[in-house]
Amino acid sequence: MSITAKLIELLRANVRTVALTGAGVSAESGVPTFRGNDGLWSKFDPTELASMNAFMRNPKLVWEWYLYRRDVIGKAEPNMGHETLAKMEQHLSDFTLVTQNVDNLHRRAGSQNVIELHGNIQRNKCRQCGSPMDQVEIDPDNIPRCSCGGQIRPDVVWFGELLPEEALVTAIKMAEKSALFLSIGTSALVYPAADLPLIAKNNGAYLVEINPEPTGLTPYADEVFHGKSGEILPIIWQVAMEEASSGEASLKTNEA
Ligand code: BJW
Ligand code: ZN
Repeated sequence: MSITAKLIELLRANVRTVALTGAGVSAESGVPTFRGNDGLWSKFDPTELASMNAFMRNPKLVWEWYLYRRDVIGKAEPNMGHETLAKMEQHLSDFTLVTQNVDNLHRRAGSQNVIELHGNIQRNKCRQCGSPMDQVEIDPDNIPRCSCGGQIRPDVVWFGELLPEEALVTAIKMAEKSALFLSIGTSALVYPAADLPLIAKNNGAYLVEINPEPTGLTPYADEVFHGKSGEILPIIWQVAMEEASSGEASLKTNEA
């Protein structure tokens, strides 16, 4: 693995940085991704289950899927990728973490400011009036209802639904202003999140992708690391920090 001098220079210069994360960041914590061969949900089509149509058609099946995932996520621990992003927040004065993940692992790793674009799987809300319903026990055979009569659903963003406005507006603004944008562990297939790296790039940011597989974003990236985020992120950060303290590289860096 080699890291360009340009990337290290940007991190050392403490430039405005945005990291966008996707399901791949939690893969090393044992949380399956949505798409891909080893994705546990590959048995299901997320577009089939993560939608209001699916919930209307079969709320029991959709709730069983979410309760199962809550269980998996509840047992998972943050990995080195989450932890490195939390360290970046601590050390960089203008760092924004935007996640598509609903698993809360960034917060559990110590990240304080997390922009959640697709909600949070631990929360519930009313399907009809949107009231938060976090304390309600869910029985998929007898889905509880809000006082307005609406069924309780997970507080996540399904296909065809609007993203939380403030989260999206802030994410776009930060992407526009960023000088360094890291796209990590996302297939970059789902919009509007997938627009963020290109918004950043079109506004002059240096675009870095970390993903074991190529994505539609890869041709636009200035630097690509084909590997796992739990392995790549700590190395990048260690090199940047070592150089910051000693002024010398400990790993070989290439000129950009
Ligand atoms: C590793 C790794 C390791 C593995 N290390 N990496 C413009 C064009 C076309 C369509 C649209 C458009 N604008 C809107 C749409 C429609 C739609 C959409 O994007 N569809 C596409 C599928 C084409 N978008 C929406 O509906 C959104 N709403 C919206 O736009 O509202 C306005 C509107 C409404 C109606 C019409 C038009 C506009 C809402 C999107 C909500 C997405 N919701 C989900 C479910 C959340 C709840 C839940 O968790 O159940 O969000 S779907 C699912 O996909 C989830 C994810 O956050 C999201 C992204 O997936 P992600 O994170 O990228 O995961 P994967 O599995 O795809 O990829 C993992 C990657 O990790 C892979 O690349 C691996 O290689 C890699 N990896 N191990 C690093 N160790
Ligand atoms: Zn209600």
